Amino acid sequence: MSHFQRTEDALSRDGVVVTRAACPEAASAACAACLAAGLEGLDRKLALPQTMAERMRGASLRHFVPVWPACAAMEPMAATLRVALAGEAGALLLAALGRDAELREVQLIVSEPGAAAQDVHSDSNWSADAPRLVTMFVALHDLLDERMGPTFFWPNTHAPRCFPDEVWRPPTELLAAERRSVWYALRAGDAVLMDACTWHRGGANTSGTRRTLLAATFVRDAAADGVPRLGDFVETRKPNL
Ligand SMILES: O=C(O)CCC(=O)C(=O)O
Repeated sequence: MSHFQRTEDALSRDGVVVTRAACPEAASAACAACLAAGLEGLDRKLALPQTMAERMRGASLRHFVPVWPACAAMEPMAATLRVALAGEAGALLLAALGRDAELREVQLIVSEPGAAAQDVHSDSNWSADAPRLVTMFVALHDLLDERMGPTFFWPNTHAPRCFPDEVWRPPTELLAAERRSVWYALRAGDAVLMDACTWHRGGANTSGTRRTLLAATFVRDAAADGVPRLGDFVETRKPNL
């Protein structure tokens, strides 16, 4: 079995998998430009009155900066998506979701020094009818130290078959404590692919450094016209993996 097949199987089996940048230098340059544009966007956002969603979320040192469709400077983000998807991550997403998968959401997730850990959660609740939704978290800088608050994932929590009675459960702190979580040391441009039902949480940032991820969510079988699609960011050719 090839490395690619093993990774593809791991995403289906575990609901989460780490992928490395195909071209680390290009990834690092694209990520630096994306980070600069994103942090400029964050400054602009913080200078504006809060939206209702932000007010509901409450004060936090973890910021969610929407990139699409709200961001004027989409190009550095799109370049980072292309570079992150140039290798294994793109091939895995194509295999999982197809070229027509809709780009549902792109945002920067910035955790400031002192940001608390999130509650463990899943982004979707499992449903037999729901189209598959996969999020790619791209590290915009090296994220090698647990004190920077990487995302923690609970593998094997994304599907009913991961549970003894084959009934999917949303996470609680108690259930999460009974299972193993993992975090991945990432270089700029490396990415984690996660099924939206996988339990996860952003860790506490106890370092003195801002931690920033680009998160892009793609959904299979979307019907809308005129929306960005996975195929707009990734070549069809399978890399030699
Ligand atoms: O900040 C993070 O590491 C993850 C945030 C996240 O995945 C979420 O809020 O759903």
